[in-house]
Amino acid sequence: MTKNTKLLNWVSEVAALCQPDNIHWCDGSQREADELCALMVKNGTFKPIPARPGSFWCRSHAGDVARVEDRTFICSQDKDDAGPTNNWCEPAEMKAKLHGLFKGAMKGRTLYVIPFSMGPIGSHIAHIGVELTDSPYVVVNMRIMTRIGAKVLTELGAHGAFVACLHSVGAPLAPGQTDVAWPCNPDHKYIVHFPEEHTIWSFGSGYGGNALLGKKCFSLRIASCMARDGGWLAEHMLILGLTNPQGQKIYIAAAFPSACGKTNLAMLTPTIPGWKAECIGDDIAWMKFHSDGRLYAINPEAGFFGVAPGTSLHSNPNAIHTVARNSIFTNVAFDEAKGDVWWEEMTAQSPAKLTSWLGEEWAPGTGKKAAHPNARYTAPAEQCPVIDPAWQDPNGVPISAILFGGRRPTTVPLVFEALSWQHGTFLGSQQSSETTAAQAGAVGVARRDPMAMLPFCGYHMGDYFAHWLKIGKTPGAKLPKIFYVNWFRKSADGRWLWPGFGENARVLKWIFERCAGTGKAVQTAIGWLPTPDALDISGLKVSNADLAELLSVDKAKWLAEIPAIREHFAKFGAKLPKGLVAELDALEKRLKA
Ligand code: GTP
Ligand code: SPV
Ligand code: MN
Repeated sequence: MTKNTKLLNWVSEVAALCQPDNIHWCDGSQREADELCALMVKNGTFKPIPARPGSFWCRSHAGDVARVEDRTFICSQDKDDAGPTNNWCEPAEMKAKLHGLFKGAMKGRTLYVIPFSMGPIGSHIAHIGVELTDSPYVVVNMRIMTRIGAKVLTELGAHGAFVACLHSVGAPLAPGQTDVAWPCNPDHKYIVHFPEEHTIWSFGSGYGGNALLGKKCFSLRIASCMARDGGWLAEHMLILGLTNPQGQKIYIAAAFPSACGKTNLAMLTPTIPGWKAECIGDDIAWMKFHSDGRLYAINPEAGFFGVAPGTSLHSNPNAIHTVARNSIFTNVAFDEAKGDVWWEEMTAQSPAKLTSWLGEEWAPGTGKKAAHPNARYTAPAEQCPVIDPAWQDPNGVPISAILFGGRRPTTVPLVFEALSWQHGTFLGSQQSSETTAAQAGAVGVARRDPMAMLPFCGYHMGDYFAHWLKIGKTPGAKLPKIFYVNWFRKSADGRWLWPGFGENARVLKWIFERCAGTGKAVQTAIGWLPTPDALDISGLKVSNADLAELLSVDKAKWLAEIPAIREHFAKFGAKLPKGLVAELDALEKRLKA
């Protein structure tokens, strides 16, 4: 097992507090996963999907379907370190509360110990965590999303450090009480981070980022603090490789908010001949400088927890092939006749009869969704047909371009390039997008989501902006170029102006050419835009009028944004870096010129 006394002591403490019936140390084997899946089939949590080998359908509790941002806390010692964008509570007070909730919380259940590595085991960019959970669903998902088991304990050794991740669904069982298919606690949910201690306590939810603690809790909230302290970056970014017809290759990272197109871009099938895109990761990037001065990125994850609705052979064929086997589908619908899962837009025609994500009989035309809008698949990255050969390279891949973006129906053009690293940091810091079903709450509400990290930055966002600016001043740094993209512009009558998906390759091609020094651009008040002939539009079915609108800068609309950006910046008080104010002032001046 392990001789790591810190780990052994912690498991004993948690067991004494939570009082599980059993403790199971996960070895990560296929046999173990098969046994847990069989157990969940017996419990009614899982239903095998005949059309997909090794795959299961799962429905959550109707009230446990997405991340709960209002129940997420950063419990730093000092309130000011959590900043204005995070919920905060005094650590001792929160621990007292959590001890009350966790006491006896695992009665009637098994405590699973999941040693996991974020990043290829042994990579100098990787970090180890251990999740203690009473949810077998979490174990089998973590086995896909991260590297788990005995090999991680070996790497950890007797004295290695790890991020301690404690999770309970918060639903103890009385003796003889039968379990429900999706245990959770409808009344008490807490997703809590103690950044100074590298510790996470999650209670009451079994879903996604609330429960798979390697993902947002560790790889973004805790890791962003580690990155601040260590001079690197932990970001909500996809990573893709792009190869031109001559065989030259660059890597691109992109930060879009939740459910705003990272998975789709990470796996895109270019529509322009001769260009190839390959996927390193679809959600998180950890980036460190190497001795050559470049930022190298790894994907700390080993799987995809992707949005199912909207995914089709047309929009993302690579995702469809990835989920053909060994995958878990949560909150999609089930087609008994076909023995397969289904979700909105998976096929042009919906089946005549389905079991919905709520377990109800469903037929088209009822106005109800068959799948929950935040229904997700969990699938191994290695099954992606366009997984990059370097996706497990422990050194990471050198990043040439960083993209910011989001859902902006107006104002923001299809693509533009920042004037400098500081200007690019400014663009990220004021990024805004419409909310999606990835978080509990209203959908379609515009909000500022800096660097797509609003729900994920584990410290004061003003300090986070300063960290970005500091990265840009690293001696000898050969920095990536920064771009801003917007696939989501709409016409006055609500049509998408841009076809998106595979056609986004045309924008990536211009970005590639800008990195190579060949792409043509015109300087505008907001940054560099492609010249009218610089964007490859051969074979593209977009009208000239739409294209002109996509590539225009409406100075009046941008000027109207300035007060909103000032208001957003005011939240960060004295911690707002001067460099960002300077960029905002300069933008205003250029717009008024
Ligand atoms: P998280 O996993 O929540 O972090 O999200 P993600 O950024 O990976 O989101 P994903 O790629 O799954 O995007 C989900 C939604 O964006 C779906 O509704 C897609 O249909 C839509 N989408 C993705 N790319 C495009 C695009 O290029 N154009 C348009 N119009 N929609 C897109
Ligand atoms: C997101 O919401 O950005 C996700 C899904 O990637 S979850 O893992 O649930 O956070
Ligand atoms: Mn995400």
